[in-house]
Amino acid sequence: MRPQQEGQDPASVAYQTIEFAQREGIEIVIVDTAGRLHTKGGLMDELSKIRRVIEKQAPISEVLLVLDATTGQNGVMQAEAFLEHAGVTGLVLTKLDGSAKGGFVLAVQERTGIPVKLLGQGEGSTTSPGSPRTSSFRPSSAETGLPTT
Ligand SMILES: Nc1nc2c(ncn2[C@@H]2O[C@H](COP(=O)(O)OP(=O)(O)OP(=O)(O)O)[C@@H](O)[C@H]2O)c(=O)[nH]1
Ligand SMILES: [Mg+2]
Repeated sequence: MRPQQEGQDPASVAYQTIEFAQREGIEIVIVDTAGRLHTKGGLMDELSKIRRVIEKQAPISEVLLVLDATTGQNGVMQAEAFLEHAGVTGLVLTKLDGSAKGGFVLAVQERTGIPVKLLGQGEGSTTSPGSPRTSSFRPSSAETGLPTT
C-alpha cells in the first residue's frame, strides 16, 4: 500500500493497510517507515502514532530497528530514541560486510536486553537473470542473540 495522496499522515496509511489486510484475509503486514531521524521530534512522534493506530486493529508481533554498523557511539543515542518511540523488539545490524563491526550495538543490547535478530552482510545479489534479488541477511546466533561474526 502506498499513500493515496501526497503528504498523507503515515499513521493513516498504516491504518488503511491493516484495514485492507483484514478485509482480504491477509495475515502478515510489514510496515516499513523511511527517513526517520532521531533528532526530529515530529518524525519520532509519528512513529509512536503509527504504532498506536496499528495496535488498535491488530497485535504487533515484531518491531525491528535497523542499525548501520558504520555508525559510531552516537548510535546508542539514536537507538534509544527509537526504542522509546517504537517499542522495539529486535535489532538488525547492517553493513557488516565492511570493515566496521557495529560495536555500539553491544552497548545498546547491554542497556536494553533487546537481541540482535538479523545481520546484513551485503547489498544482495542476483543469482541468475530474471530471478528475484536474494537477500544477504542472515539470523544472528539464536542462543546469545549476538552477532556470530
Ligand atoms: N554493503 C552493504 N550495503 C547495504 C547493506 N544493507 C543496506 N545496504 C545499502 O545501504 C543503502 C541504504 O539502504 P536502505 O535499505 O535504503 O536504507 P533505509 O534504512 O531503508 O533508509 P530509509 O528508508 O531512507 O530510512 C542501500 O544502498 C543498500 O543497498 C549491507 O548489509 N551491506
Ligand atoms: Mg527504507
